[in-house]
Amino acid sequence: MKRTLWTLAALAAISISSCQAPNAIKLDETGIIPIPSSISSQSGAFELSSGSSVQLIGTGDDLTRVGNYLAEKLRPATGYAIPVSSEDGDMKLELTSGDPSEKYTIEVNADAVKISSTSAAGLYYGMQTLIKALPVEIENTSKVAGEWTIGNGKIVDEPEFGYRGAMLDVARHFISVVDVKHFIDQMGTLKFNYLHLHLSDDQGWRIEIKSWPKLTEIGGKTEVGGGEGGFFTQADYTEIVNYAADRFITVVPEIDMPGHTNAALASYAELNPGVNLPDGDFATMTEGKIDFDILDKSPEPAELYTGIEVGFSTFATNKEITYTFVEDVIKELVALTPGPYIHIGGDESHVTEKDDYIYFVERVQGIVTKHGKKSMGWDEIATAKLAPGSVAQFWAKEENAIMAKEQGNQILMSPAKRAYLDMQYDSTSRLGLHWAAYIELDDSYNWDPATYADGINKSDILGVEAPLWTETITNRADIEYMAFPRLAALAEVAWSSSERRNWEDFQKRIAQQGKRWDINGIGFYRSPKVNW
Ligand code: TNX
Repeated sequence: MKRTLWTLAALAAISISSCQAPNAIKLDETGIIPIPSSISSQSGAFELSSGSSVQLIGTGDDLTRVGNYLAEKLRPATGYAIPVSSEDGDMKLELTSGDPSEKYTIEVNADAVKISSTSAAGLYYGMQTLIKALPVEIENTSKVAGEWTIGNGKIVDEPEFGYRGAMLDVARHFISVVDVKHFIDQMGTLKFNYLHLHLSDDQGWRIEIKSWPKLTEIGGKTEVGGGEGGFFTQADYTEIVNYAADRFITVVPEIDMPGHTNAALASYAELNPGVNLPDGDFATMTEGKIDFDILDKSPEPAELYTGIEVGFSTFATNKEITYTFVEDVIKELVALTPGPYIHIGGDESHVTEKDDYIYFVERVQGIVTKHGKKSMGWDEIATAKLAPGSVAQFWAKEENAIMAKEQGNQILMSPAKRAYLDMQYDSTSRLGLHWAAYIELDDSYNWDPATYADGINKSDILGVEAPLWTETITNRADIEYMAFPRLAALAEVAWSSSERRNWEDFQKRIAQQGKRWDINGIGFYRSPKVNW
């Protein structure tokens, strides 16, 4: 009896308080990842209601798209209609004049929420922040009871780095268009803006090249472990590029060369080093002098490869056919790629002679430049002369990063010991490799790109990228287990200043994010470092 009375009293108290002022989580106590540059909280809250609507202030398809994303995100869980128009509404998205930047501002008071930015991208990031300021139940895809409040206050936010990337290796195991799109959706919620696709490697060639069809007919038909492989048609690739662009994400396609090329070497014999000698013998170019006239004759094609060793393959860097091939591939890729970069790989070319490697990298950069793009490459490319604007992606060797800097080129930070999503969390991880390190969640969080490598400072750094290599990863569940929660930690490393970042605070916010992932059915790794 006593208990019933208490319960009734408690219920009455809750309903009175919710009538008066919604019981919102304060703006600076929500689980926003990446942490914004500044958040100031005030008392009181804004509450979504059945009459809520999105008001677009400004013009353009991008603005409309962001408005629609916001409404589409809020409708299912709330059950509200949430129309989008230029008429007065309580959720305002305002495109302001000025140089387009990714910076945005959110102002919340009891009557309205307003996101403003000089770019639609900024509004998109503001929208992602706003969603994370609502209770986690907003993630539900069907109507749930909830008090849809956002604490009053103001957020001003802009990224630390202009390039915030993630990489998917679709070569070791092919990843389907739907799974890539699903990954892009997650990247968008974390304010990433570049998706690097590792499209070719020893174990598979994954992009249709119309002028060299055997690349996918032969080189696309297998993968690590001997599975069926697969490839993106040019239409598939364009679909990915457009889907990413709608979320303000730019695709960077990679053709890894001159090493990591076995799939291409299995598809076209003429790209292999060496020649078949007239007496039926085979000679490689490193085994002494060979008559120049027979250089462009074909050796045997390589065998398809489904293991996980690296560093055994190389294009023939001394044959003109190789550069004809590279230019054809780059030309087709450039036509499909609106972004500024073509990634030319360049890592672990252990069987290419040093001079040949340098010659190749310099010549291929020239081809990329000729077609109007900038080259990106793994840090080894800095051993060659870099073209202006080429970017060296630091993964292993500081001395390479320093060589890039000394040539006046920028560095993309992907240190394997911190940023690699394929490294195991610990010795019990069910997937992954551990040649670089075991990377627990706090290891991916607690580092600063601007001080990580001696001699490399913030001004030398283009940004941060988290690569997911897929030797051990075969499906969406595997991707999720390796990428989450670490991708969220790396998002914060890339977006938020080191002064704003704090591991203890992140531990609390990532636990909130975990609830969102649970509602979304994302099977993340439940790191023991977090009280989920
Ligand atoms: C090294 S990182 C590689 C990749 C592997 C990765 C596995 C880099 C530029 N090369 O080929 O997939 O290690 O962690």
